[in-house]
Amino acid sequence: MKMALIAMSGLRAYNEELTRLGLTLPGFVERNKVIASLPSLGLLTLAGMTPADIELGYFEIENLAGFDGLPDDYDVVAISSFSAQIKDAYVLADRFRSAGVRVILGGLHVTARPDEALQHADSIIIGEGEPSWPQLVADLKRGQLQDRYDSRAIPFDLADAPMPRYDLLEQEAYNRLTVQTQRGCPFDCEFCASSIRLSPLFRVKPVEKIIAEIRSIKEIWPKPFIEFADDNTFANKKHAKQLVRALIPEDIRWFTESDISFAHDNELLALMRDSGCAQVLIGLENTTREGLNGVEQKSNWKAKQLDYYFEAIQKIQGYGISVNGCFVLGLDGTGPESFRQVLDFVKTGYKNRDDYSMKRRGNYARCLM
Ligand code: B12
Repeated sequence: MKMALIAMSGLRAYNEELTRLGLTLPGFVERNKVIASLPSLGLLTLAGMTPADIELGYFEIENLAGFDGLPDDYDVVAISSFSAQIKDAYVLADRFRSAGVRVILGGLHVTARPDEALQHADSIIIGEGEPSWPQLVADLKRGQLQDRYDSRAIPFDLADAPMPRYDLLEQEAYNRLTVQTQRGCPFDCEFCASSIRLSPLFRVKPVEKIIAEIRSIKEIWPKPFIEFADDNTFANKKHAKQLVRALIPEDIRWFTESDISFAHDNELLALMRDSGCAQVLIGLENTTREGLNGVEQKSNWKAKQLDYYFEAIQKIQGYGISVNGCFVLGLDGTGPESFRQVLDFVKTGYKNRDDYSMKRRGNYARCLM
């Protein structure tokens, strides 16, 4: 049996009405050049637990308009998509199905809207893929594919995570590769799709396993740039320090996502610097108390950090790590003025860059809205 794994890839922030109004997102276009080529770790992970008698092919589709079919005949396709490209994913799924190819859909959007997804698929997995994939594949092989598999009540320990099949990737196509070190986030921010919908339980992956995954990447890309595909890498500081310590001898450069709490931890900051951390994407979320209030639903911790933001960013940059600030526009308590407020915040940070010890290295705060 031949199975095509298809990732709806690329960076996508498209909305017809906003585009008509002139929203061009130049920052995204620029960032696109760096990260749009990231492969789908979800599909590579499922490939890692697919039996060897199924022949696998891995494909990425950025723009449906330029897609004129797979290079080969496949019996089944498994498509992964976030919400941004789900409409294209459905069009593609419908095309495959009308050509007699079975379609499996999964991922965050499918988990949030399973009934919608089932209109375009022979089978879906709701929730994390790993708990249900072996059963789905077994059913597929004996011709008894069920329409839905629900992983949500099946606990999955990241110690059992399969080795992602990085070897399926075309070597030249990637300037970064992803590795996951944890799932979920203890903070429960109200807007966060993945930590609430997909992985409500906070778990970390054993450090030895993460290092093994990095080494498997290094067999193909000897000097890789690694992006940790996490919800909040430093949420568990003990695990974070073990991990970052273990990264030092690996001689890699890396990027990750976090809340701002690691700025309070000098030991962690020094370990990050020594292990090749290039940049951290930080969920700053908003620049006003009204916007931040209630975003972090457990202890309102994020709202209490606001006065410390500039100092924290400056401190992180002082360790040679650049900050990629992320903001949510349209939070409760904010209005159209929040666009200007975020812009002013970013510009003020940029103006203050002369104070940054980072200046010597020519690496300034780069905030992405
Ligand atoms: C890496 C990443 C990217 C990469 C994606 C690379 C790629 N090709 O996958 C890049 C930088 C390109 C990117 C872009 C965007 N991203 Co992003 N990204 C992430 C991040 C940090 C990690 C994703 C990841 O690799 N997870 C690890 C893997 C193992 O998990 P997974 O993909 O969910 O797969 C598991 C299950 O979902 C399931 N599964 C997945 N696919 C399939 C398919 C089948 C058939 C089956 C059965 C199961 C299955 O099984 C897997 C194993 O359990 C997440 C945050 C997060 N923690 O998920 C945000 C996240 C996915 N991104 C998000 C957003 C908003 C975007 C953008 C829209 C940003 C923008 N405005 O352009 C774009 C959209 C891109 C697109 N093409 O649609 C949101 C998505 C929200 C949503 N409702 O979809 C997230 C969840 C962040 C957040 N907290 O809100 N992103």
